[in-house]
Amino acid sequence: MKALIIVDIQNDFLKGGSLAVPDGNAIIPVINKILPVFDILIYTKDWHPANHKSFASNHKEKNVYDVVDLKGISQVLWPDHCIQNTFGAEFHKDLIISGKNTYYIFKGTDPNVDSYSAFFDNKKIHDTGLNKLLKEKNIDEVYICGLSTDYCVKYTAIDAIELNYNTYIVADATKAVNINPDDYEKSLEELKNIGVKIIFSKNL
Ligand code: VGL
Ligand code: ZN
Repeated sequence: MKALIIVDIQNDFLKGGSLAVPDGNAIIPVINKILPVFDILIYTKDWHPANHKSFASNHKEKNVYDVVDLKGISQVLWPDHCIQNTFGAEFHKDLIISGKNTYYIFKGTDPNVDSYSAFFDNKKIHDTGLNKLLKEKNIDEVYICGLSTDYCVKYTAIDAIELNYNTYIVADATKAVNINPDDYEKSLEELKNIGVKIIFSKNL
């Protein structure tokens, strides 16, 4: 059985948002087109409290994109984004949310630790329940798309491999933040090296 994990298609990561991924909107129609191929759909939301430690605004004398140490974990500081119950945290209006076999995963709710992966936070303390859900639904193939290739998509794929899922990235259904211009390519290369398969929507 196949699941599609649709990562963080939220207003703040799209055009006009506080952490807009370059050309992020281009993947929405691609995602909409592939939805019918899957047995179950998992929509994730980055879902931060306003005092989240991944926000530069919650650190003294730090700028956006500075890197700090958060209790032993290296943390990029982001603009405020995806604050719970705000417009920026809502799914983009063009994303199709189909009703059946659809589940939602919220991550990044603990103010003290970021959570790029849809499975666990960056310290692997909090489990979102996604693994249990996939097991209950007899999922053995996990396909991942959405935002962003270099953060939440990447770390979700790393955990999926560690949890022994047959793991795919839909390359034309994901875009990168690209703090460095080649982070998209680097991320896919890194994922390929650990056993993630890179595919294109036309081959689904
Ligand atoms: C993400 C940066 C901060 C993502 C989330 O969805 O990739 N990136 N929070
Ligand atoms: Zn975030």
